[in-house]
Amino acid sequence: MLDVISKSGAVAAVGAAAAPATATRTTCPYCGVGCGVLASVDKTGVARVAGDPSHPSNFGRLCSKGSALGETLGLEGRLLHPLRRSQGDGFERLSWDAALDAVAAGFKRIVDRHGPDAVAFYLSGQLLTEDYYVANKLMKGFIGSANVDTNSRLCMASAVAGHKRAFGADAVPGCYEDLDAADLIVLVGSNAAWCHPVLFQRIMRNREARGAQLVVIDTRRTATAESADLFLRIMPGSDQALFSGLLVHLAESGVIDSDHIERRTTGFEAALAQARRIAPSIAAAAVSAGLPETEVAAFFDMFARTARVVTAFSQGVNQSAQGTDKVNAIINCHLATGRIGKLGSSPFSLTGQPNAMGGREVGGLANSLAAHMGFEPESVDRVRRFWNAPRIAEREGLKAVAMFEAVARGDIKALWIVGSNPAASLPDADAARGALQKLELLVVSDNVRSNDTINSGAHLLLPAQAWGEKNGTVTNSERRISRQRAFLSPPGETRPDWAIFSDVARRMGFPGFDFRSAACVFREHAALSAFENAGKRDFDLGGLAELSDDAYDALEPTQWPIRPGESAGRSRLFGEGAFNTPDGRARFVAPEKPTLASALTADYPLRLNTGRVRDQWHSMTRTGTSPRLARHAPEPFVEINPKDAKAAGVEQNGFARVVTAHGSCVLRAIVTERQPTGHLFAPIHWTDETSAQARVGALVPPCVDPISGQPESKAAPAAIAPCAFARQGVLLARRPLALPRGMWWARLAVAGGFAYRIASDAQASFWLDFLRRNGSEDVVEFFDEAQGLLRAAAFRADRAELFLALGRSPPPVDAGLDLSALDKLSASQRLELLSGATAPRDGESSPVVCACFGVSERKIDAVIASGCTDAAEVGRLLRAGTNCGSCLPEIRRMIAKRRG
Ligand SMILES: Nc1nc2c(c(=O)[nH]1)N[C@H]1C(S)=C(S)[C@@H](COP(=O)(O)OP(=O)(O)OC[C@H]3O[C@@H](n4cnc5c(=O)[nH]c(N)nc54)[C@H](O)[C@@H]3O)O[C@H]1N2
Ligand SMILES: Nc1nc2c(c(=O)[nH]1)N[C@H]1C(S)=C(S)[C@@H](COP(=O)(O)OP(=O)(O)OC[C@H]3O[C@@H](n4cnc5c(=O)[nH]c(N)nc54)[C@H](O)[C@@H]3O)O[C@H]1N2
Ligand code: SF4
Ligand SMILES: [Mo]
Repeated sequence: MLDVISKSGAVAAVGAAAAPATATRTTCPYCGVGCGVLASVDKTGVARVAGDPSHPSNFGRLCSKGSALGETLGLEGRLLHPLRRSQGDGFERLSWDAALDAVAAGFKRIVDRHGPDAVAFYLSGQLLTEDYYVANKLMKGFIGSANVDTNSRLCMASAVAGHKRAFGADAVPGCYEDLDAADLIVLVGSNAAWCHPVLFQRIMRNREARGAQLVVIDTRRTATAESADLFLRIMPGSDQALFSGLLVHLAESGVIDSDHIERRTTGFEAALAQARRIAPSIAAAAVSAGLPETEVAAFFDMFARTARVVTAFSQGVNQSAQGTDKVNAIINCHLATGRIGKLGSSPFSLTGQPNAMGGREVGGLANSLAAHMGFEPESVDRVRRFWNAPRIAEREGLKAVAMFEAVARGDIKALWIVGSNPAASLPDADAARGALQKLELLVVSDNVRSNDTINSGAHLLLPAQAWGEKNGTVTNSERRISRQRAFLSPPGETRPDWAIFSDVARRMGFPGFDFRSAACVFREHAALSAFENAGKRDFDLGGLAELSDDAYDALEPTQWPIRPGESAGRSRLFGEGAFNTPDGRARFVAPEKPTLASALTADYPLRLNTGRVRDQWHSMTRTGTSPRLARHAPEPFVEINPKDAKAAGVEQNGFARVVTAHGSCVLRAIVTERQPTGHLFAPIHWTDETSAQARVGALVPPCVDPISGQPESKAAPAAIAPCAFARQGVLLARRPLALPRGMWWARLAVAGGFAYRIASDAQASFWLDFLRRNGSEDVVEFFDEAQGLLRAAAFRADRAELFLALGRSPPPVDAGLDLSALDKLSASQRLELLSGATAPRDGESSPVVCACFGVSERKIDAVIASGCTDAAEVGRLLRAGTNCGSCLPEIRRMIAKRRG
């Protein structure tokens, strides 16, 4: 374990120091794996972060993002005080009292005039359960509208709907231990090597130690696919054809569990008949899924003969116009074989955010009420009595995409956004941003002072406590509730989100919001889950409803259900049947025939897939502040197959404009065989805050699954064309800059400041003037017209404030990663800087593969070229891959490539 990182963001040291004994046990705020973290701060303000060896989700491991958490704790860019929009786009400070009064009065005024459905909350799976509970209670219980939705709509809604259809409840049957015990793991639409790295390492250990097989089903060759025994490069949106074919195959080869089907399920015959219509044979399944028949046969055979199978799925399944059907097509195969809720065998939805599950539990989605109860009259009545809430909402509210459409129409007039950046992350993001600008009242609670949502016309900004400062619980993918505990004092006037919601509720005159602490909120939430439950609802935290404050503080990671009187939760559900349906039986669901929401056209002949990179998190408000994490993928890019690139005239490392019916982006082109012909891939992380023209959400159509309301974010019809700039390079700055429109740029955090990777047609004179205006009058320059080179710096005494290096070719990946190269320059060093002799570089031009030890691709490739044949040996020679292991799939891929 490593990681000694200063609060200012500079890496102070990297060593094998374990966190000291006084470390706080908390939970990583990124992905749904929910790793335990030991965190502490020493007397000099240095934060230490290490994996918690006693946490059952990670047993001490952290991935690159978790390991770099300490680098993201600086206060630069934090929202520290309540702010109100003043003249133009400016903001002025106001007291908490005034801010809370303004929110309460604003919401009350609009509700009084236009009714409760004229207001809405948009929440986030990055909130703690306690925050979420209070927000949901306020809106659904007391304001009386169910217009509470969350970014989980873009993430988990199809899994939720699939679970409810099959099991009668949104309950994940399996647990992580199943990934250790399975003999076959099927990952569908999941790039777990990058998105759930610690879980992926568990899978890889099972593969190495027990010989488990790994099948990966994805539309492109990912780092996850590189590690698979069998990789099926499926056509987008055809997963239910493949799993329908599998159901038919299982039935025909006699490996179904008739007893299980007979006693514990309904609907098998109808589902099988529909599966036969969709994919009557292996050959038909292969055609529909765009796969070679031999590969499909191999997969079906592996699935049929292996009793212990876990099929884990993520956004390639959920984010589809038929995401719910895809989920049920997968679950059908597990129900037919009785492989559910047993050691090593289950369908398994991998959750995205740290508390995607907690949000589902409290009822954060517009189509659920609270504690896994819906809007059936008896549930509404039960929750009404529990909350003592006569005005409780009695019907579903608007789901995310519909909610923002209602904002655009003016039907919703006040919106409170908490812990999400929808101006970047919603589909048709330009339209979403436009809608926000129409609101009478837009309140944003966030940790940062500026993001695309805040900059879309927010009226009030409320400073929320961030990770490390706040207290509460999160639930991970395996239903395990863990504590997030504070180890930093809250900066400025930041407050917990649950307390902000409670204060607004009280100011609106509502009873039942006198929570003293997160523990009080948790107890009420647990009590509601157990209220008139008597074993009828799986979501039951009755055993935790009476926790004392001390017991809450000491709460060990615990899986639900944990019923009244129980002291431990349950690892698995449904192994013995007892589903949450009225007859206790699971339901097979017949999926529709596969289609995609929007067809390709002559104008938009390619499919644009969007997703994640290993070292960035969503809209980069946190990971984007870490210099270490910036180096793996420093620029927004689009991946394209060589054939398509040639046809479109797009060059390797050139720029490309990607256009859809909804928007346009300019991205660095990466020409690679990993991408199939006809398909593009672009990461979602860059926003208008960190780049120009790279907000990929603007490209995605707002088409949703009709059942779950989840958008199809992975198959936008698109066109691509090359795009050129006269010069490109790097601009180093000590603080964020406002770059002129029309220019291409992407901002990275580097030690001591920011590196802007830029491309533009601007003349040298423009740049010299820019340096004078933004740096100082003391500008020195070097200009070589023939080579297209321009180097210039603006000095204050012996220190360069700004440094610019432009040329005709792309800048080195690691250009300017440390601004200390610009400090204390003698006259001769100034000249060297301009001549390029001491360009601020990190030694070599190659992306960093191992983020923990800063080992570049070139170094790793060199040792492989000199005969190194396995990842462990690379680790022994270079340390690469020996800490968090997130880069091991890439190292293995490089070895495989060299070996041919
Ligand atoms: N590094 C990092 N990790 C993260 C996050 C992050 O931002 N960065 N975010 C977290 C969150 S909130 C989430 S939801 C998860 C998401 O985790 P994942 O779902 O693993 O990540 P994605 O990259 O969105 O998409 C997964 C894969 O689906 C594939 N795919 C696209 N269309 C199809 C299809 O039709 N069928 C199939 N079978 N596959 C398809 C894509 O090519 C992609 O490789 O990651 C979590 N972890
Ligand atoms: N095209 C495309 N779009 C997608 C996806 C995709 O794959 N493709 N994936 C979708 C998915 S799965 C997801 S989960 C979303 C994620 O997208 P978003 O929901 O926009 O997620 P973030 O960018 O992480 O935004 C979180 C915001 O909350 C703030 N924040 C963090 N912690 C707290 C807190 O404790 N309190 C408060 N008040 N604020 C906090 C952060 O500073 C940040 O501004 O994107 C979705 N959009
Ligand atoms: S896998 Fe990485 S990002 Fe996910 S919870 Fe663990 S350390 Fe955090
Ligand atoms: Mo997500």
